[in-house]
Order: sequence, then structure tokens, then C-alpha cells
Amino acid sequence: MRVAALYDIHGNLPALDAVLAEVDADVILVGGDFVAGPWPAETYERLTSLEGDVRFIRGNADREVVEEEPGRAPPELMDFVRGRLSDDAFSFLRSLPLTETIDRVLFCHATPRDDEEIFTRVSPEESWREALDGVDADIVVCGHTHIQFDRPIGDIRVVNAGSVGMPYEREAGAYWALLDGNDVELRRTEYVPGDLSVWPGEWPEASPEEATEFFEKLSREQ
Ligand SMILES: [Mn+2]
Repeated sequence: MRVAALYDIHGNLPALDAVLAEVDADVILVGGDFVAGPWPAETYERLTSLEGDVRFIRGNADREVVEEEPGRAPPELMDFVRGRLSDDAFSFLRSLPLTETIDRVLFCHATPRDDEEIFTRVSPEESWREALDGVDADIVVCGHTHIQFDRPIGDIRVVNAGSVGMPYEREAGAYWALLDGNDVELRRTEYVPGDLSVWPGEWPEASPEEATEFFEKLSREQ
């Protein structure tokens, strides 16, 4: 069974459309954080009207959009996203599960136990092992930090699918992963960016090294 893992789309419709044009899979797994970005409603509509087997899990930003209490994201950005989503989209976001398992692959947004824990390709093995304690899977696919990696932790292969809409990678493009049994392909799709000036905040950009350093610091503070 081929599964296309599309993580952290962040409302970036042109990036999503370019990836969808390339995807040839039995299942599309949307790995969370898909609406929070410049084109929330259009991204929601596109993903929920796709034909075939499309499954969703919850990201921290999807949760923050529908939560009453202020979260980590700047309120003006969350209000921009909320103002563009329908009641249907709100109910849909509230219904999302934390994880999804297909065969021996567990998909989660950040870790199997939490949608916003920070783990990177250089996080200590011991902390990773603790976060994966009790997980019965051959592969765990995560996202959240927007940088692809493929790293063994004990008997589990941990794959970060990268980010379709807001990657912190060296080359521009939309980053995602294609899985087929134990084969994992980390993919990059080129696209023509949309006009990001519609977004009411700064659109973050960083190299993988800068972003990894930032996330490791954040993780130590948590
Ligand atoms: Mn996230």
C-alpha cells in the first residue's frame, strides 16, 4: 500500500496543488497543520473534496484554531485563519485524531503522545526513546518541525515527512514523503509560489541548520 504523507501544508494552496499533481498513492495521509496559513478555506476544500482514501490527523495549529484559549501562535494570525473557515471546517478540525496507523506505520504530527513536542534529527536518542515508549510500529512518521529526516531510534525508524507549505530546507519547494511498505522516499516538488502578502504576518524562512538549532533550544526550554 502506497501512502503519500503530506504534512504541515499550512494553508499553502499552490504548494499543495503541485504535490497533488504528482501524488500516485493508495492513501493520502494529511499529517496535521494544514489550514493555518494564507489560504485556509481553499486548502480545506481541496483536501476534503479529494476522491479516494484521504485520512487526517491533528496538528497543534489545527487544534489552536478551534481552541478558545490563546495558544502559542500569534492571535492575529489565528484570527485570520478562523475568519476564513466555515462551521463545517471547525467541526472537522475538532474531530481529528492524534494518530493514524496503516499496516506497521504510525503517523503522528509531532510524537505519538503529543501534537507539539519538539524533536529533531539531532535530539538526544534517550528523549526520543521516551517519547516512543510503548509504540508498536516499524516506522513512525512525524512532521511539526518542517525538516525532513530519516533516523533509527531503537527498533523504530522515525521519518519526518517535511513540510509541504512551510519547509525549512535548503532548496525551495514542497516537501513530503511517499511510503510503500518499508520503502520511504523523501520527496521535493517544485512549484510557483502564490502571493504570500495575503498572510497578515511574516512568512517564516530558515535553513535546516538554523531551524534545527532554534527547535533544539525551544525543546530544552519546554
Ligand atoms: Mn505543528
